[in-house]
Amino acid sequence: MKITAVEAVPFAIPYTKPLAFASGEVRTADHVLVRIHTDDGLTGTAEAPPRPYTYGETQESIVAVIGKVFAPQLLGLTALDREAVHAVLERTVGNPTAKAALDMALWDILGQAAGMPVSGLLGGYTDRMRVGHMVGFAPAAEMVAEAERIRDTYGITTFKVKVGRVPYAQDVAACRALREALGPGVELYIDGNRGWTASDAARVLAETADLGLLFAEELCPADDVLGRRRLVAGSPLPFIADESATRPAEVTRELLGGSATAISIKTARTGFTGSQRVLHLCEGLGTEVVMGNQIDGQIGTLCSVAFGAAHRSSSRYAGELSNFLDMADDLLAEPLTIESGTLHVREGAGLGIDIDPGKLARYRQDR
Ligand code: MUC
Ligand code: MG
Repeated sequence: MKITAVEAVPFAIPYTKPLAFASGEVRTADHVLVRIHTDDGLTGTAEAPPRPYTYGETQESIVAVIGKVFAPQLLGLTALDREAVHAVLERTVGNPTAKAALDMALWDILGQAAGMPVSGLLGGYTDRMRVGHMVGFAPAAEMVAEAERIRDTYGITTFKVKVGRVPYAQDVAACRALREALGPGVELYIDGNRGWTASDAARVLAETADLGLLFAEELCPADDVLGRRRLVAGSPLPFIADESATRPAEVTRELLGGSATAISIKTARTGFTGSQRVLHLCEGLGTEVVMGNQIDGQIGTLCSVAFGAAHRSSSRYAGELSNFLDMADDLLAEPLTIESGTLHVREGAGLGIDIDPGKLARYRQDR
């Protein structure tokens, strides 16, 4: 299982419906396909989604850091040397999705070598997750129409509503319209991507108190340290840290400092190894987790569900596993399907990522 080559292939697939949120917008999935090859003929696969507004990475930076920095350092190590691989990767700061994709590709190799599914190797708690769908910025009536379409087509009954617009009244109105249209049986929570001040966020929590929201996520920046603590202390809802707590040390800091009371785990930024560290830390601290979405394509979504389903605490709530529905196409030979609001882990050895060569040839950006 010695690593002989590492590929970072940029590809671009348009969205049929762009997703807009307080910190940015996606119109094209300009991701990077990461493949690690070994001397015994195995190939591990994952994808890295650049999110410059969250981590500073771009498609070009991911290709460059993998090709120029990480690949030369990994050649000769084996897929079993995961701690050594991480020690090497951590010599370079930042670049979370590039590192995460490498980690998940190595787990894919391990699963293939063992003839076992990665989800089973990680924990094997269940083989599926309930799916939550993210509703991006739009006029309230369009947000309602989208949620109804997703509910009616895929059986999804959990929605994360993107908020954080200024003035905030439009988001309060959208949440109210969603609750009225979807009824009390549907789970709704809000994610502000740091768009509001702590005091506006507190006003929103007061004005939506009757809507039965499940969580509030990143309503204001964690860097507004005291305001955020005051907001979280007074919040009637679990307050999820997403982009403010991406590494175990940040998770510890935000939770112990009172700036969050729940954590979003995204395999796209912490891979499987780092996500397990975050998960176990949260379990030790008695903190709930939600499987978040880095606006993943189908490859990233397969990774997320493999991890989420593997553990009891990461499969408790609906995972954010449906952003790929807004993409015009994908690279998988066999597309993912969401039925009755549920996504299954792919069976078979490894992660079950089978890339369609024709699609890769069509969408890759480097030829
Ligand atoms: C989310 O949960 O915030 C939007 C920006 C990002 O980094 O992730 C997405 C979804
Ligand atoms: Mg978020």
